[in-house]
This record gives sequence, structure tokens and C-alpha cells, in this order.
Amino acid sequence: MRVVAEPEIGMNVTTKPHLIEFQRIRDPRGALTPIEAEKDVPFPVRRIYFIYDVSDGAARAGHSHKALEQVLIAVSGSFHVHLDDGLTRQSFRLSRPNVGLYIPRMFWRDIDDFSGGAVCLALASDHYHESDYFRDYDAFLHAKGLR
Ligand code: T46
Repeated sequence: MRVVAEPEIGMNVTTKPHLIEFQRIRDPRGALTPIEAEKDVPFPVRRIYFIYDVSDGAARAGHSHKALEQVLIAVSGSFHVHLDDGLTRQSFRLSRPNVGLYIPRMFWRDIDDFSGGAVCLALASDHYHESDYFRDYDAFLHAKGLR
């Protein structure tokens, strides 16, 4: 008999993009949001980076990752994330520091419409490898068997 492990409580095991609501611990001093790898996000976090000082009207990303999974969080301000699996496109407005967007591997992403002072925090499942990127949309579609 094949035993399939039950997903851990609190971990949403899926290959679909989805929003994750993190804890927000409020007290008279303000708010605190803890994020624990493999508990609050469904992968071991091997890298973090953040995007800030975004120029007016600038767009970022415009690529897909072959294997990398990420969670993006608007820790300050807001921005749009557009995701495309080659067949359908969906958009999310991130604007809350206790909400993250899980992006599975092989999703083309574009990020735009940054508010003033926006900061995008990224939690990534691996170190930076340029070889993990599709920066050409046709090559991405081809890899998905759609071209
Ligand atoms: C993503 C979106 C949300 C590094 O040296 N190390 C790193 O960890 C990263 C992410 C980038 N870089 C270098 C590579 C480029 O020379 O920083 C430069 C700018 O990177 P890029 O043009 O890829 O930045 P964005 O904002 O277009 O995309 C980034 C991430 O690369 C990407 O994974 O999903 O943020």
C-alpha cells in the first residue's frame, strides 16, 4: 500500500498561486508578523531579497523561474503582480504586510503599478542562479509545450 503523507496543518500544498495570510500580533506598540519557513510558507527559505526605491512608472520582473518558488510580500505600500502560466493570466494587488503571494515554479510574472515608498519582500526557495530564469516569453511557452 502506498502511504501518502498528510500535508502539515497550516501548509497549503498546491501548485497554484495563492495568497497566504500570516499572523499579525498587535499590541499598543504596533504590529509584528512572524514568518516561519516550511510552516507559514511551503518551502525552506534559502534567500531573501527586497525591492525598494522603485522609479515612478517602473515595471519589474518579466520572467519565469524554472524551479524557484517564491512568496512576495508588500511590506510597505502596494503593487500589482500579474501571473501567467502560458494559458491564463491572473493579477493580485499586494498591499498588506501580513499577506504574501505564493508563486509556484513556471509562472511568468510581471510587477507594476508600485505606490510611492513600496517595498517588495521576496522569500525564495533557493539561492540566486541566473540559469533558473526564462527571460524570453517564447522560450517559456516552448518549455511548457505551448509553442
Ligand atoms: C522575481 C522578482 C519579484 C542578484 O544578484 N541576486 C538576487 O537574488 C536577485 C533577485 C537579483 N540579482 C541581480 C540580477 C540582476 O543583475 O540583481 C539584478 C536585478 O535582478 P532582476 O532584473 O532579476 O530583478 P527583478 O526585480 O526584475 O526580478 C526580481 C527577481 O529576479 C525575480 O526572481 O520574481 O524580483
